[in-house]
Amino acid sequence: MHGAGLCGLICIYNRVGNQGCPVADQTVQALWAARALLPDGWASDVRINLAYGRIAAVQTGAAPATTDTRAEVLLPGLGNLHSHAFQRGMAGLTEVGGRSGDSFWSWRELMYRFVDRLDPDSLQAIAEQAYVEMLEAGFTRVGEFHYLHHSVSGAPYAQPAEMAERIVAAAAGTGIGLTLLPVFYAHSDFGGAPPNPAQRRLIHDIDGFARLLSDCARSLAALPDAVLGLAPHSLRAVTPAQLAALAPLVDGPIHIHIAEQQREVEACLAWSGQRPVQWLYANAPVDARWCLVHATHVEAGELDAIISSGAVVGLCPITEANLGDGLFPMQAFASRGGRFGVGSDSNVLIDAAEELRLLEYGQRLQLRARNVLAPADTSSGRWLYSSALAGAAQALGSGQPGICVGASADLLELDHTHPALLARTDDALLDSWLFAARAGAVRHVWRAGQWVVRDGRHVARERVAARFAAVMQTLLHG
Ligand code: NGQ
Ligand code: ZN
Repeated sequence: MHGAGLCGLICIYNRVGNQGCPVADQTVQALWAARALLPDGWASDVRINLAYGRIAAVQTGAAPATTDTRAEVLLPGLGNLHSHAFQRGMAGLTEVGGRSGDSFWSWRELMYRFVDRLDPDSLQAIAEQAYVEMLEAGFTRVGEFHYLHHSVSGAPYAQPAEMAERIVAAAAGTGIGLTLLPVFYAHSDFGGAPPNPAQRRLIHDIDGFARLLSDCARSLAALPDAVLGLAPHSLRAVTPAQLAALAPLVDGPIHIHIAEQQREVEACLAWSGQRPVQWLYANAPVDARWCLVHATHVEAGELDAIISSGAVVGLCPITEANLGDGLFPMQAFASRGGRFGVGSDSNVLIDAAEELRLLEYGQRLQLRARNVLAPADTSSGRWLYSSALAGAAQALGSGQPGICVGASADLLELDHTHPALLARTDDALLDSWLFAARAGAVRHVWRAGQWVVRDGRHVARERVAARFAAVMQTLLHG
């Protein structure tokens, strides 16, 4: 049934030297759920037919067929719009402050030191581990903001897209949906400052980057519903001319880190007299293709520009807290219809529910009030989940989200027998997942119709974890 798609998965997986594809024989044809969250709301006795990884039909009030896979409570899987998969390998290793203080920038130096140790095999092993954890958490697609391109010397690999291909292989090997965002990086700061030596593995000129993009497109052809976008790393890393040259290179999403740290705002003001988001809107055709990652430090006029452009803000609450970024003015943005999704970014902790919880809690702490984002009389959990679902789908170019005909069959079942979810239904159950449950509330996950997480465990968890363990041992102690 899954014909070309499955073949593609197997081929890309084997091409990089692995044994067999663990997600290749898990396809389900039809699912039946006692309750499911559809675009219009909760529904009962929902029968979902799948074909070629997509939802082919949705019936409510339907009896299950004997061959249907059954679920109690079904949700659409959430997109994770911003990840640097390799950083999962350094999670927890930067939590000791320096004598002269610790900051985003000193964290970045440690991160660059970790980058120096990675090769294609270790990148793939770490990415697979990160993607297994994402799927187990309920993230069914990832926007991989991929910037580690070259060998340790800074010279391109014999295959210039080697590292990107390992990301593709990690997605194929775990089954997660992939929106690949190859990153263009050329400078260390505003005004075209030369890159610093620690950034040598990241650097391209526009021609070299265009070649990388076409290699990536070829490699992604093996994944049936992969999406190719691109990402200028940040306004620090590109000149205005480079930024203008990048946008026409792909049709897909365009992501950029922006205004995450006060220092970037000050540097942008010193360089241009404008703040980063203000400068971007004055100089680039920002529209609904764009995802502004972080956008932490924005003023009212910049929020207006983002909202009217239809761009998505990519919020990464766990990483933004970990790195001491600051708080995006989410309530002002949300109350005026701003679009957003969440990302796991540094992957210091991979947890879809926790991202949404922390997004809400940051605002509660700041505003000293409760249930501050959802409109009155609306469940916070329902609002957070539905909004982030729509925002991520837009930012990842993955088409119509949700449980509806034509959408990708990316689904998850919550475990209604989990202690935090007991005796709850519908929005109360969703609220209880996001606000009251620890791990273990996601029972099953289907991704493009393949059953990738069963009883909380990814079907390839052991194999992936064993390889990850060996790689981490070598990286940290080898
Ligand atoms: C990154 N991470 O590219 O991994 C960045 C740090 C930078 C976050 N912004 C590097 N969270 O922004 O220069
Ligand atoms: Zn990032």
